[in-house]
Amino acid sequence: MIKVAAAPYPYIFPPGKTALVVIDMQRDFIEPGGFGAALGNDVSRLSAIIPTVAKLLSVFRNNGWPVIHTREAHKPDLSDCPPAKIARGSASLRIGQTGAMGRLLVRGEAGNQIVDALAPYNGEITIDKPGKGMFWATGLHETLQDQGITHLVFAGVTTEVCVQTSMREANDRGYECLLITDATESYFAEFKAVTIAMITAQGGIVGWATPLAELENAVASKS
Ligand code: TIU
Repeated sequence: MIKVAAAPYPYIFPPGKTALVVIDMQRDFIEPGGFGAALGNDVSRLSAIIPTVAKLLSVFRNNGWPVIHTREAHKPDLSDCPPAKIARGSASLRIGQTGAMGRLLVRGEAGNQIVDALAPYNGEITIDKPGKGMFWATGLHETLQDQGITHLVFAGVTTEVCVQTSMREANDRGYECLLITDATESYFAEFKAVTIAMITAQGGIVGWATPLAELENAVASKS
């Protein structure tokens, strides 16, 4: 077992039963001209975490631990996208419409790809999820159960939307969850801060949180 200094108290994880989940590090959210920008967000905040997420990926890859990538992605015919999701808000472009990087949030389009610096390696699981959470309509729980995964380490964007939703879904399914605080970002600094606070409040009601350096320290000093 590896013990990581974390809030609200140390996070202890079994190597081999612990997977890294990198949520939605896609051009659609991180680069200008994608879905995030169409919603009216300043997307420039998000790219700053790419080097930290890359270092976090290295920790897992160097140890041979499992890595899962997610994309928020719909089928080209949008049959997996509720009309309410398309209609919501006053976006300049809506899901399925064509922007600077292709059709927004549609599988296979340029904007729907994970940024090059964090591209999945062969053998790593990549799931296309139609919702904000990674368990809804993906079959991921069954895959994780088959692999004996009990603990999940989270990174990605955005902290309060797809990361938090996925972490809450995971918590309800019995996974012990750790959020790496400098490997996640929001379009809203205050939402990131309060999300970390609400996850770790009440004795870790959703899970734990810690910066990457604490995970690196713990892994470096193992056995
Ligand atoms: N809008 C926003 O903050 N996020 C999303 O729509 N999806 C994800 O967080 N991936």
